[in-house]
Order: sequence, then C-alpha cells, then structure tokens
Amino acid sequence: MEEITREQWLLNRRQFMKGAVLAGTGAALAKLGIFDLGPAQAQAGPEHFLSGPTADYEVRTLCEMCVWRCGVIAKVRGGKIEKLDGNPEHPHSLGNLCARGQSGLMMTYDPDRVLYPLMRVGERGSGRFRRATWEEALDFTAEQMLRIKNTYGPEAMIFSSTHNLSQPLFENLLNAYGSPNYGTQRSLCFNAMVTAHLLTLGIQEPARRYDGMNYIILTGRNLMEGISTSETRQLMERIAQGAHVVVLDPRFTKTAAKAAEWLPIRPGTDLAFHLALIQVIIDENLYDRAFVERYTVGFDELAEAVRGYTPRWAAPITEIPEATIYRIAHEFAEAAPYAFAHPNWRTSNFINSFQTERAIAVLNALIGLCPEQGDCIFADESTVSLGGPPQPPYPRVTAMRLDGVPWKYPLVPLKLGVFQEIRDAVLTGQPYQARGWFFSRQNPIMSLPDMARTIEAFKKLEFIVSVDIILNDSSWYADVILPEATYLERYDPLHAVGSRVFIRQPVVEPLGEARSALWIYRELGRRLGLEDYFQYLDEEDYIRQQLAPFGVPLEQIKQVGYFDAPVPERSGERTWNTPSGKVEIASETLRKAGFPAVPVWEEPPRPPEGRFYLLTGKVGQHTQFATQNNAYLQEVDYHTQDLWLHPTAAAQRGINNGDLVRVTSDAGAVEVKVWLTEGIRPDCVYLAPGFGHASRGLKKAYNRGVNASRVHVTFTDPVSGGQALTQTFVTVERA
Ligand SMILES: Nc1nc2c(c(=O)[nH]1)N[C@H]1C(S)=C(S)[C@@H](COP(=O)(O)OP(=O)(O)OC[C@H]3O[C@@H](n4cnc5c(=O)[nH]c(N)nc54)[C@H](O)[C@@H]3O)O[C@H]1N2
Ligand SMILES: Nc1nc2c(c(=O)[nH]1)N[C@H]1C(S)=C(S)[C@@H](COP(=O)(O)OP(=O)(O)OC[C@H]3O[C@@H](n4cnc5c(=O)[nH]c(N)nc54)[C@H](O)[C@@H]3O)O[C@H]1N2
Ligand code: SF4
Ligand SMILES: [Mo]
Repeated sequence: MEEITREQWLLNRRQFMKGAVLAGTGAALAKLGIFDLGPAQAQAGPEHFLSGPTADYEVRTLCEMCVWRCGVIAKVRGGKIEKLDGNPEHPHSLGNLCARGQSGLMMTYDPDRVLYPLMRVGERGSGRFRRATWEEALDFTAEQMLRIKNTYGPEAMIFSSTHNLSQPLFENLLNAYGSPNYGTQRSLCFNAMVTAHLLTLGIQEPARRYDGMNYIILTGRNLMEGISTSETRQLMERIAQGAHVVVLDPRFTKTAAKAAEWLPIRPGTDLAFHLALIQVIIDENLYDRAFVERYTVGFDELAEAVRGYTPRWAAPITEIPEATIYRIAHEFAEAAPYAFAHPNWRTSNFINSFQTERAIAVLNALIGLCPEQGDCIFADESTVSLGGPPQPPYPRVTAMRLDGVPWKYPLVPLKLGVFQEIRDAVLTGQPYQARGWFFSRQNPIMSLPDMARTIEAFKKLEFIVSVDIILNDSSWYADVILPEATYLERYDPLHAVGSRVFIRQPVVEPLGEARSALWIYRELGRRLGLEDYFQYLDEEDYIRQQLAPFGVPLEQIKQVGYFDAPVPERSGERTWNTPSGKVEIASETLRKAGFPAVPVWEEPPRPPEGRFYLLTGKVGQHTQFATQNNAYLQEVDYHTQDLWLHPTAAAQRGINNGDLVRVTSDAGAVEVKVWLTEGIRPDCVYLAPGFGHASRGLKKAYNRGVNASRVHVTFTDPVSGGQALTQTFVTVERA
C-alpha cells in the first residue's frame, strides 16, 4: 500500500470535500447516488472521488457492530470495502471508530456468512440445512405462521429481536400479525435503569452530560470496555482534566484502571453504598434545598427511611471502609452540581438492581440535577420523531402476554417486557402453549440465562425462523434462516441522534442473495396478507417517505450522510413527566403496587460457603455474542476466554495459572482455563460473554472458550423484570 502522511491524506480529503460540494449543484447531485458512481465518476473526473490514497469512492453510512451506531465513512476500491473510518460529523464517532467498528468489514467478508436462505433438513439442532430460494423459504415461513395463527391464535407465535434500525418494521409485522408476545434484550440489559428513571424522573433513557463534571461515580459502568464512543471519550476527557472518578466494581476493569479510586465492592450491595451516601447528605444538610423544594416530592419520607443507613452500617455490607463512604458522600455533595452518579447501562445484576437504580436517581436529584437553569444532566436524547409509510390500525390483542406484563410484573413498562419469562412459558405451557418463534438479530440461546432451558424450549416449538447474517447459535436450532444483507450492503430506516438524522445506505452490493430487512419483512408481510402494513415499493421508497415531511431529497442525504432537522424550542421551566409532575423521591406508583415508595435496603442472596459470585461484563474488542467469528477481532483476544480467579482463592484449591477448571452452578457446568489475577475480589470469578459458541457454522469461533449462559441461573427482579446476571453462585475445582 502506498504510504502517505496524515497531512497529505487530509489535503486529499479536503479536495474531495470541495469536489463533492462543487458536484453537489444541479443535476450532478443526483448522479452522486452510489449506484450511479460508474457514470458519475466518468463525468466528474477522478479527482472528485479520490478521498484517500486508495479509495475509488466513499460512502457515508452507519456502523452496526454494536447498537451505538457511529457514523462511518466507508472507502471502497475495486468493488471491495477497503477501510472504515469514523465520520467526524457524527456526534457519536466524531471521526473515530472503536476496534469493532474498524473491523466491521470482516463481517461482510466473513466466509461463514449465510448468503442464501436455508431450510432445515436434519433433526432440529443437528445443524443440517439445505439452500432454498427466497420464494420457497418465505412461502414456507408464511405458511407455518398462518397455520399457527389459524390453529392456536396469533399469540402462539413469539417474536423477539434486539435493538436495530429495522426494528419498527419487525414490530409492525408482529403487531399486524396480532401477537402480544415480543421479547427483546432489554430485560437482560437495562430494565432496572429504565424503570427506575421512569418512575423517578419520568425519563426513559437519561442522556449523560459530562461538560464541567468534576466528580463521577460509576457503579459497574465500565465505559472503557462497554463502549459508547462519545461517552467513553467524554469520560476520558474529564479524567484528563482532573475529574475525580470513583469506580465500584468487584473487578479491576480498564475503567477502574483510569479512575481516581477503585472500590471492589461486594456484588449486589451497591444499594447499601448509595443509601449511605444519601444518609450522610441528608443528615449533614449537604443537599440542594432549593432544587428539592421546588422540583421533588417525598423528601421527608426518604429522610426518615434512611436514618439508619449510616456509613458504619454500610461498611460491613459493602466491604468498603466507613471512612471512605463518608468521604465520598462529602466530596460528591461538595462537587455538586458538577457531580453525578452514573445511571449505568447494563443493570441486570441482582434482584435488588431496581432499588439500586432508584437510589442512584434519588441521589442525583438530592444534589440538584440541573447545573444551569433548564439544562439538566439527564435529558431524553432524541428530539426528532421519524415517521414512515401510512398503515392501518393494528388488530386488537386480547391474549395475556407470556412475559407476565402486567399481570405478574405490574410496573414493568410494556415496551421493556421480561424476555426470560417468555422462554419459561414455552417450557411450562402456562398460561398457554406457544408454538412458534420468530427471532431477528438476536441470539437468545447465548444471551438468555440457562442455555439448557432455552434449547429445551426451542425443541418444544413447532416452527422457528431467524433473520441473521451468520449461522448464530440460535439459528442453529431454527427451521428457516433468512439471510440479511450486512449493514454495509443495505438500507435501513433513518436514524436520529438528537436533531441530526442519519442514513444507513449500501456501500457495496450484497453478497450472494442476502437482502435487507426492509425487503424481507415486506415480502413476508405480503404473504401473510398484511401488505397494507408495508406500503413501500422498495428500500429507497421507504426512506423517501420518511424524508418527505422534512423536504429533504434522498439524493442529498445519500451524499451528505445526514440532515439537521429543526430543533424544537425548549420550554422555560423544567417539568418532569411523572404522575406528580415532579421528581418522585417517594413514588405513589410504587407504593400502590406494594413496593417500597422510597429506596430501602434489600439484602440480595449471598453465595453459600465455598461458592463464588459469577461476574460477567463486556470486553472492548467484542460485541456480546456476535463478533467472535470476526477474523480481525480474534487477533486481539488476550485472556478474554479464560476464567478470572484471584490467586488466594486459587491457592486454597490447588489451582495454578492456566489450569483447566470445572465451574458448576445450579444450572449447569463448564470447563474452562483459568487466568490468575489480583484484579478481582477473592470471592468472585469472571467470564466474558461471547465465547463457547454452540454453532458449528461459526468455524473460527466454535469451541473457543465457554459460554456463561450454560451456568447462569434465571432470577428476575420483581419490580423491573431485569434478569439477575450476577446472582449465579458457582464452585470452581480442578477439572
Ligand atoms: N465493547 C463493547 N461495548 C459495548 C457492548 C459490547 O458488547 N462490547 N455492549 C453494549 C451494551 S448492549 C451494553 S448493555 C453496555 C454494557 O456496559 P456496562 O453497563 O458497563 O456493563 P457490563 O460490561 O456488562 O458490566 C459492567 C461491570 O459490572 C460489574 N458487576 C457485576 N456485578 C456487579 C455488582 O453487583 N456491582 C457492581 N458495582 N458491579 C458489578 C462487572 O464486573 C462488569 O465489569 O455496553 C455496550 N457497549
Ligand atoms: N452471559 C451474559 N449474558 C448476557 C450479557 C452479558 O454480558 N453476559 N449481556 C446482556 C446484554 S447487556 C444484552 S444487550 C444481551 C444481548 O443479547 P443478544 O441481542 O441476543 O446478543 P447479540 O450477540 O447482540 O445478538 C445479535 C445477533 O445479531 C446478529 N447480527 C449482527 N448484525 C446483524 C445484522 O445486521 N442483521 C441481522 N439480522 N443480524 C445481525 C449477530 O450475528 C448476532 O447473532 O445479552 C445479555 N446477556
Ligand atoms: S461503538 Fe464501535 S462498534 Fe459500536 S457503533 Fe461505534 S464504532 Fe461501531
Ligand atoms: Mo445491553
């Protein structure tokens, strides 16, 4: 490859931008649509397209290596994607991509991709499939879905999917079909955080503001590895500028390594830590009286309830010294309003995680959430609502939801649901028997706790269909696999970040016969007699209909990659979207449902003598269970597949570094290599998610490491419906 300096590259880029702007007038603009590149390039001359030293052309699109969706500039040479860079105009990437984003092209060029529809020929789970035509695979899928609907009712069909841009179309399919049974990753991920913030602040997903913040408490939020590019960068910048960061984590994570202090808290006791901070702040009058009086309800009840939660009380529970808790309470309150306790992301840890999240939300409220009038630390991020083609109303659904919302979980927001309950309802047949499962962009066999139970549930079903790009572990058990084009080969519905609206568009043509989800769902909808819910001719037509209210031509957004929608005017006084219109320190909604109205201590289960807490948590170079087959990312796996164990605990059991050990819980057992490290509490072990793939269709990832879901036990937080992923206790012995 030709060597050039960064300056030369930037110069080339600037010239390209100039070229693009020049070409962006009149008829030439339309020619710049990427499918027109051949002729356009011939007309405009190569200098307009030479963006870097090597690219024939570049396309502005969105990453999909994780749900954060950074802006990408994809560079193509000789018809092949050569390089992915961050788009500086995207507020998430700001010109950078993480390791996974950089490696995204290997997902498109993964030799293990599914490029044609597949239909099962062997026994379920044997992994024996044959190639089918789209016609055949879609006809068969529609026939099975109609058979289930007509025989057992639409509720007998489960739909599930993890956050993605074509999700509105998937939800359209399930709502039009008429099933109430929809499973998402949310209850394995952020139910506790979202439910607590909805009940306290009336905000679903609080955006995090870092500007000016001098004191930040991270309760297991591992931002350096559980990456959100923009937020990770903001934290790094604050640390460089001297902000004091406190990390509570039983494990010495990469975030702990960058923080001012690492507190290896006993798992499940973060609630006690935060209650003690609240106690000190109230007892010593360190809270923001003006904010509390003006914007909150229930302060007196809280003050009464936390009276006994002193640092002295919390110290033996959390195993954090009393003086440390006391000092942090003072420092935190003194740094206010330029301080916050991070609301976290994956909060599926213990059955008391909802209460922990409530305590965090209340703690933030006590020190005043809004440094500047109306400009609060937490605000809903998206300000633009994007529509789509017209559609008729959905049929009325009368059947109960299998996930227990709201009849078993009255406070779980309908949108979040309790995924693990759906799996269990398949096994018990209660309150009725599900017969089919349609999952898209999801790997429930790996991501749900207790893999054996999930496989058992799958085996009980009459029909399973999956939409994925690789033969993931769950698809391995499917009857039909519908191959989606990768994010670099397809359009998806538009995506708004704040008021900026981005497009995902194809960089290259799909390999094989892979097709976009927009196409797949519409084709299936037609066969199910639901064509009125899919009123678009093709992908571009769908996006044109989304763009119409903004008056933005498709050609323009394809060229620029985004457009800025008008920003709605901010109303003067801050209001809170809760029943009282205020921040609910005491919540009548909780009280009425039979839960404590203010956060109080709830003791989580402790491991019996001789057992460890099993921790999980992201690694920077992988996304969940999805990227282990990526050839580039595999090169940067160091000890990621091994079990973390403290040397003291190892010595007591005669275990040496690199030994093979057997890890056993009430749900199952795995054998895995040990990595000895002092970066974990002696009563904990840790396994990274994503290894131990069961699908032999993932040739590079198969049989590497182990999957924690083989040992994870299913426990559900009764308020938020979150799965308690840290509440699995294991023995570890030499294998
Ligand atoms: N590289 C990368 N980035 C990602 C993802 C990815 O897969 N890969 N996934 C994205 C998604 S979907 C999510 S949800 C976020 C998740 O990102 P985070 O919310 O940061 O969550 P995790 O990494 O799952 O877990 C964080 C930490 O919780 C600790 N922990 C476990 N139990 C307890 C406890 O009881 N108390 C405390 N204080 N800590 C505990 C674990 O040791 C772990 O280090 O990351 C996102 N970003
Ligand atoms: N042990 C353990 N379990 C966990 C967690 C943990 O940390 N440890 N984390 C929990 C959390 S936070 C979450 S969010 C969930 C995630 O749980 P899941 O959503 O089930 O897991 P993913 O690995 O993200 O599954 C995504 C699937 O989408 C596929 N995919 C990728 N790109 C595309 C695409 O463009 N189109 C289509 N159709 N498919 C695509 C991938 O191949 C992959 O099979 O797991 C939860 N479970
Ligand atoms: S954080 Fe990384 S993987 Fe996720 S969207 Fe951004 S670049 Fe892609
Ligand atoms: Mo997640």
